[in-house]
Amino acid sequence: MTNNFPEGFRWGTATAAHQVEGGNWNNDWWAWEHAEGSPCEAPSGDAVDQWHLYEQDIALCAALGFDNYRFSIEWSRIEPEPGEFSRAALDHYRRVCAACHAHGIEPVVTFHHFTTPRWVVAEGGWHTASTVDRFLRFSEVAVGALGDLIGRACTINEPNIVAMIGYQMAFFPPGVSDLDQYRRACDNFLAAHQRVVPILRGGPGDFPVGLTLSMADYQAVPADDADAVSTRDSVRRDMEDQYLDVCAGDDFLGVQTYSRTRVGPTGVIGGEPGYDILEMGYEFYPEALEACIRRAWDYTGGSIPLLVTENGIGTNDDEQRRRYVATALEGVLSCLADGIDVRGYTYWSLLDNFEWCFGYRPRFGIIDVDRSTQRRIVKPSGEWLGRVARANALIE
Ligand code: GCO
Repeated sequence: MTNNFPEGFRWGTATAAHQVEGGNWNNDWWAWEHAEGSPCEAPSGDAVDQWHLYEQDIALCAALGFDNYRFSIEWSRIEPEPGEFSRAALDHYRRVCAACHAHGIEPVVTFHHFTTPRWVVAEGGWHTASTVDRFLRFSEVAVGALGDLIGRACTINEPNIVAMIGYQMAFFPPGVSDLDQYRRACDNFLAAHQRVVPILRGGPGDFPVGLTLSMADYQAVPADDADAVSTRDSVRRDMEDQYLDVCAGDDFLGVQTYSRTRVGPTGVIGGEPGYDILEMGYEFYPEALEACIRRAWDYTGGSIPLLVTENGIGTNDDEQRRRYVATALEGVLSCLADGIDVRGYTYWSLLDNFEWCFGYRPRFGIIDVDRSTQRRIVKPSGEWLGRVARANALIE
């Protein structure tokens, strides 16, 4: 099997507004971070001040050797109150897109990455159908202002995670455990994705549009146990299949994978003895990426090009990061060798950043940030992955 990726394979890194910008106070996550009894280890605060330092981060991304940068636009900044749109916020994101182009970087823009404006939540949130229309209106205004500069659009980041962790596990906002609200939130996210695709395609510019879906290598344990297989299939229907079903006709599917999930006869079980458990609570299991790419390809019948829009590891051991990514990329090469149409790989994340309820403890970045000075320090894994990107090959 070759170590070379196909001509035109895309190499990128990713962040999200709330995790890097700082001062993002007008959304449900800022409220969640400061709520009585919040599960968040730390508030996002200034994050890594990318609201002001985006130019240097994009320049670093380009200097390392990447050709695209995935970031999200913050709905609560663009529409701070119902129907009140901020030209200043839209102009800010135009400047971010323009900085990408100035550095030869394709801007990959995510329209919703976990955060929702406080006023939208106050008027119902994602388990309420009216939120879909509010998201569509925001998206239409945003694509109208930014579309001519967008290289690729991701509609909603990991709606399955927002629904599951927010409406069943109560660890994300709105912090409820209610099956009926969960089902309604899933239905609303599915509708929002399906209805926003034509809106993004209909705006200025001409760019691929797709969903970015959290996927895991769901493994039945024991593999030949009928109950375990049935339970695994049920979990996957909830967490993946219903989302894959609404991607038909999209321009790409973003596969976002970090590890595997083992499922026994009665539900999710823990890691396997002998496998390291990372700070995020899941196993060091880079092989999951190949499994998820293959499943997405098989499930969609090879009808939608795939893009790895998130893969990475939260670790203080940068050599472990390089090993993780190298193994994950071997899996991508294996998929490509079997004719699977994988268009690119995006490492999560460009920068160490606010990892939601885990605060700043898990370090996913290929660039370290000294948050007392906001100084960026490129890690050896970042230099290495940049060399891989420039070579378009899995090199040492
Ligand atoms: C997610 C989100 C990112 C995370 C990353 C590491 O997949 O949960 O897209 O915001 O920071 O995945 O957990």
